[in-house]
This record gives sequence, C-alpha cells and structure tokens, in this order.
Amino acid sequence: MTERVLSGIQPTHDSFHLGNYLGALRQWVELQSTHDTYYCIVDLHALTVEVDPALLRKRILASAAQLLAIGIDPKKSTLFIQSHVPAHNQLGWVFECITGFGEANRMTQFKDKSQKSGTDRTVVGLFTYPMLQAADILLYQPELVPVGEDQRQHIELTRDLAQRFNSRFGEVFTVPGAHILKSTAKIMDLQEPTSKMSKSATSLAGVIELLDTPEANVKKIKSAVTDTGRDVTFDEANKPGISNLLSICSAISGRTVASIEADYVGKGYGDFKKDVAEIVTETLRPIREAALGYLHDEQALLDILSEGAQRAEAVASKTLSIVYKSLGLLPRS
Ligand code: ATP
Ligand code: LTN
Repeated sequence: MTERVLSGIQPTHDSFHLGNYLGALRQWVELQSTHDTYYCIVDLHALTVEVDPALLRKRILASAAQLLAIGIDPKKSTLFIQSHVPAHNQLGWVFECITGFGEANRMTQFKDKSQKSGTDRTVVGLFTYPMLQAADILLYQPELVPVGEDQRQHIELTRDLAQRFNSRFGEVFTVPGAHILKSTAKIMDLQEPTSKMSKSATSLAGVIELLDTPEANVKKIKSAVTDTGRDVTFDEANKPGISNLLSICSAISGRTVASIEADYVGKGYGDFKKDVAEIVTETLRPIREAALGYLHDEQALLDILSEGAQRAEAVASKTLSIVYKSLGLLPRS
C-alpha cells in the first residue's frame, strides 16, 4: 500500500519564507508523486499568537495560495484547514490527558517562545500546542511527517504518545517518523546566520519571503551578513553566513557544495552573492506570480479547501471513533 504523509504549516505571517520552502514545503511537493499526502493549514495553532481576525483570514487564504503555487496539487494531495475538521481538537484533548505535565514542560519550542513573551503573556494553548500537533498527525496514520529540524522534538513526542496509547489501549496508531532533509533542515537568517530563518524574527531584513518582490529579495541577499575572509568555502563554525548561502544555493541548484565552491576560487563574496540572488529570485518569481493569481479567485480557493476538508474528515472521524471506543467511551446510540 502507498505510504501516507501528513504535515502542517501555521498561517501566522503574510508570507512563507525560504526556510519553510527548502526545509519542508519542497519535500511536500516531491512526496506527492510517491505517497498519499495530507497537508494541513494549522489555523488553530495560529491562535497561540495574538490574533487580528481580518489579518488571520487573509493569511489563511495566502497560505493556501502559496501551497498551490509551489506545486501542491489538490488532485494528488488532500489540502485542508485544521479548523474544518473538529476531530483535531477532539483527539488533542485525549492526548492532553495522556501527556505528563513535566513532559510537556520540556518542549523547547514552548520554553523558547514563553521565555520571549513572559509568563503573563504566554497562553495555555502554547503549552498544549504539541498535543494538538500530535492529533493533527496521528488522526491520519501517516508513516512520514516532512518538517524542518526545529520540529524534531514535537515529532518525538507524537511518537511517544502513539506508542503510549497503543500499549495502554490497544494498537490504534501508526507510529510515524520525521522526514528531515539534513542539508536544508535549518536555513539561517541572512542577517543573523546563527539563528534560524523565522517568520517571527524581530526584523525581516534577513528573511527571504516567497511573496516579496524579486527586487526586495535581491537587496536582502546582497546585504546578507558575511564573514571575515574572502573565500567562498563551507565552514559552519567560522563562516556561518557564507555556509548558509552555500546551503541555499546547493539546495536550489541541486549541485554539491564542493562544486559551487570550485566556481568561486579566486573570486570574492560579491560575485557569489550576486549569483545566489539571481538563482533564488528566479526560483521564487513564478511562485509569487502563481500565488497572486490564486488569490484573485477566493471562491476557487475555498472550494479546493472544502473538498480537502471533506476527504480529511472521512479519515479523521474513523480514527477518532476507534480511539473513543478503545478508551471505553460509549457511542451515541
Ligand atoms: P516561527 O519561527 O514563527 O515558529 P516558522 O517560520 O518556524 O515559524 P512554521 O509554520 O513553524 O514556521 O514552520 C513550517 C515548517 O517550516 C516546519 O516544518 C518547520 O520545521 C520548517 N521551517 C521553519 N523554519 C525553517 C528554517 N529556518 N529552516 C528549515 N526549515 C524551517
Ligand atoms: N508546529 C509545526 C506546525 C504543525 C505541524 C503539524 C507540522 C502543526 N501541526 C503537524 C507537521 C505536522 C511547526 O511547523 N511549527
């Protein structure tokens, strides 16, 4: 049988960025031809940050448009919105009841994000976020979850919860594995190449956005922080800036880092950055244009998402009813 894949992305910003694209989304597209793929816009997870309703609505639609633009094909993949399938919340609660408080407290994403905003501004939903994520995944019984490196711990928790449920209540869940491509698992911020490129970075100067204009992205790449020295060589510890640009260039061109290095022997950072800017913007230009095109027809987007939700719901509700039965909950007669 074809193996199943599930992944999700938060609609928390106006645009996805190059880290999202190379770290996760490009794998989403590739897996469509070999796997039975489910992709979810996790709008409920986006409620863990401050909500501006008009903006959230816009960002959910922009997320769908960008996913279609990068090549997610609704004929091959089930593309849907998390809040359209209530089983996610229902199974999320079950997982909250089998997760230890200490265990949840060890999640580094929670620790980092709550530390940044302080206890008073940290919502409980941020704490229970990984249990909802486990539900997103396990409802669909996938073998693989394509994500970036920062999600490894959440996928580990998901595996633990699946195994725990199975051993206590009977074999219900497939235990999934993270699908993380080493070379692009962590794309760094262009201005701060020791931090990951992130939608919630304080400044977007080092974040290459899919929906940004090619001119803006060229400017960001040309002003990327580089390191002392002038050789274009990969050395993550001493040359994080150049190494990050090499990883980006290699991921997009499909060439090895060594062969790219060879091209720049005797040349400087300036030539290299110019070429990186070109290859990145030429890759993103058609994606941006296609996304803007999809955004012109909101109803068509809603129709695709509605059909996706219908297909997702059929799988999710089946899993949920097996879960409830295994727990001893009575079916409504
Ligand atoms: P935030 O940083 O605000 O939490 P994000 O930019 O990490 O948001 P998510 O929606 O959390 O975006 O992530 C979507 C997917 O992109 C996840 O699979 C995540 O692992 C991956 N990803 C995010 N940033 C990077 C990055 N810099 N490099 C590689 N993969 C990344
Ligand atoms: N926490 C994830 C988003 C996410 C997700 C998922 C990823 C929510 N549910 C299910 C994979 C599978 C993140 O990228 N920050």
